[in-house]
Amino acid sequence: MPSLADLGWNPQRSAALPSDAALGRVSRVDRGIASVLTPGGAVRVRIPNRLLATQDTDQIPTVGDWVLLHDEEIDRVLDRMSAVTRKVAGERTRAQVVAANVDVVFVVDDASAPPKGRRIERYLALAWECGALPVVLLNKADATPESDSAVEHAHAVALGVDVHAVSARTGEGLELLTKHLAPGHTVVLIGPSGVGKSSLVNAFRGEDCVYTQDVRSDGKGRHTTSYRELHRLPSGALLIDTPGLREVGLWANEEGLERAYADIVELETQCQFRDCAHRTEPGCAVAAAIGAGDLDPARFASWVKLQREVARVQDRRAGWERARAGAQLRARQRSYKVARDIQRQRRPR
Ligand SMILES: Nc1nc2c(ncn2[C@@H]2O[C@H](COP(=O)(O)OP(=O)(O)OP(=O)(O)O)[C@@H](O)[C@H]2O)c(=O)[nH]1
Ligand SMILES: [Mg+2]
Ligand SMILES: [Zn+2]
Repeated sequence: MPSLADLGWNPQRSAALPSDAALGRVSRVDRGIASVLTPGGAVRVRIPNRLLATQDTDQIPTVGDWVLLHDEEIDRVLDRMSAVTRKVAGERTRAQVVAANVDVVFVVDDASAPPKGRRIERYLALAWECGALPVVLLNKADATPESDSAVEHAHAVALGVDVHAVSARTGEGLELLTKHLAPGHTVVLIGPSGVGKSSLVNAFRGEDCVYTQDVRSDGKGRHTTSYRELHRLPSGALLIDTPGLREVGLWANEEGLERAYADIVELETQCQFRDCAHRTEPGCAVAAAIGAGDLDPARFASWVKLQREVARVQDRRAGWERARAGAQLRARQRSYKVARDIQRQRRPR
């Protein structure tokens, strides 16, 4: 039977919890039912409607979450240390937490396919935003003599990030990843469909237990994996497999939010004060609409919360972009220095 530490629990978190709290870690979510790993074994529990129906993504259980159990139900989701979050495709902008409480994000791509522009960069941005360490894996290195140039290309967009050419098929390069797969560490695999995320899970587990499938002859992935799942590896690490994301939406887009809440944006223009916080200000059109029953207060609350989230993401993104610019500058300076050294060597004495 696993201990909480085996499931990735950080004992520093226990402080605020009652000693008899029934804790578990979500390994998989199916409609309304969650699989939860506990020191007593794996259990399947209900997710109550109040958690399913909420707009508050912090409360909706997702794979990797630590939860308190009560009466064979999830009682609540504990605060996340990190969360890979994306925008859900569709007309309404919603956030989806892809995986929670991860230490490392493996951004997987295909070394044997021609590099696809900014694809890695978009997944990397997702990884950076979540507060975990990103590592780029270029899989299927066995299938190409060109894996070096794939690594070079990835390095150019993934400054300051480790890039590894690996093969789930032959095991090439996997031994270099063991430092990330330490006991109790949680790693999530993200990347397009068909690049071999599930095959990597099987390779790390040392057995074929996750279903994988050939990529279609037109090169398009098949979206073989249809749910996210947390696996315990023989190394003691926890590895989360995800389906290839169809659209890597970023939360930094305020426009989508404004479209989704156009009614509130319109109301705000009618407030007496331009910087109205919609609390106790006189002439507040938002408060009036809520009072008149024209605006659902819960909808307004979720708008406020999402705006705050966007602001947070934008902050983090700005930080990331600064770091990236710095790394680019240093890389350029290094290459000047190399060029200068070469010239010096060549200069006739
Ligand atoms: N040559 C080679 N083929 C691989 C390797 N890893 C995976 N594949 C093949 O690539 C195809 C897709 O692998 P999957 O593991 O299902 O890909 P996935 O990323 O999980 O795809 P989704 O679940 O759709 O997101 C399968 O046919 C695998 O056999 C590898 O290292 N080398
Ligand atoms: Mg898969
Ligand atoms: Zn107002």
